[in-house]
Amino acid sequence: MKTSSLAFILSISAALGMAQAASQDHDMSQHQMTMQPAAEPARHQGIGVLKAVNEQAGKVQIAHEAIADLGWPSMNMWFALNCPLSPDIRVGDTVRFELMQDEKHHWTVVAINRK
Ligand SMILES: [Cu+2]
Repeated sequence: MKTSSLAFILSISAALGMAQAASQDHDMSQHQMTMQPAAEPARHQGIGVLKAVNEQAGKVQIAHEAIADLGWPSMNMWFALNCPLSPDIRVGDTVRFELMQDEKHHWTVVAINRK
């Protein structure tokens, strides 16, 4: 009983959301002409210290500073690397990097340079 009423509420709110999106669509038509295609995921800039490189797995570990536009606090994390890693970047270097979500919504580094 509980789950079915919850499902009902969810389907109602989904329908309302779609109706709202449809009504906004008309007002937004002017803006959409100048917007980038929705297919291109947003890029986010980060700064951190390169902690480790796993060449076999194609991953880097970065102790990154807070990334405000993602609402992320500073933390140490592994990212898939989807760009070349210059040989003059070493573990311990402070780096600037760019993040993007891949098709599986995993955060991947798409640019990395020594700061
Ligand atoms: Cu993180």
